[in-house]
Amino acid sequence: MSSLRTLLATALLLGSSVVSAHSYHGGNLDIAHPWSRPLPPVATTGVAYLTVTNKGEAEDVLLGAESPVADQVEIHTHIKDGELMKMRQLHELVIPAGGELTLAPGGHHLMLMGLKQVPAVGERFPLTLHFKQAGTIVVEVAVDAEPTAPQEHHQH
Ligand SMILES: [Cu+2]
Repeated sequence: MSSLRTLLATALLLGSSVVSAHSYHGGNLDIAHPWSRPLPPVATTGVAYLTVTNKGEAEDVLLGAESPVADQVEIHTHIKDGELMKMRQLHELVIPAGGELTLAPGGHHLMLMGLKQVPAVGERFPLTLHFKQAGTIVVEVAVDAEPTAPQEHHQH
């Protein structure tokens, strides 16, 4: 228990030195604005969203993720079942060559199962992503207040 706390404290401390852009790089991948919604203090699950851009000439695959704040992290998507939106677990998500993978509300997301700690608005928590080509990339998920969630939609 105490070692987990130490780990979390260290992670949060390291996080505070990573300022500004809030984007990450690994191999041919760029990862933009990992974020999460605010959660009630009693929450047992959480969600993380982000956008992965693949600048390479081969596809890459998101294979899984983990975080010290959760027992496990699953890749989920939403599927429409009649009038209902249901979540379904996926085992991988492809990032096409020269393309983009967006995890966003209503679509693909990373589900944090068995939260050990509920991060507050304004805090960041570490998330380790595993990719087939780019390997392991550690990002920090910012807990954003609902209305200021990402404004990265381009208008065409
Ligand atoms: Cu889910």
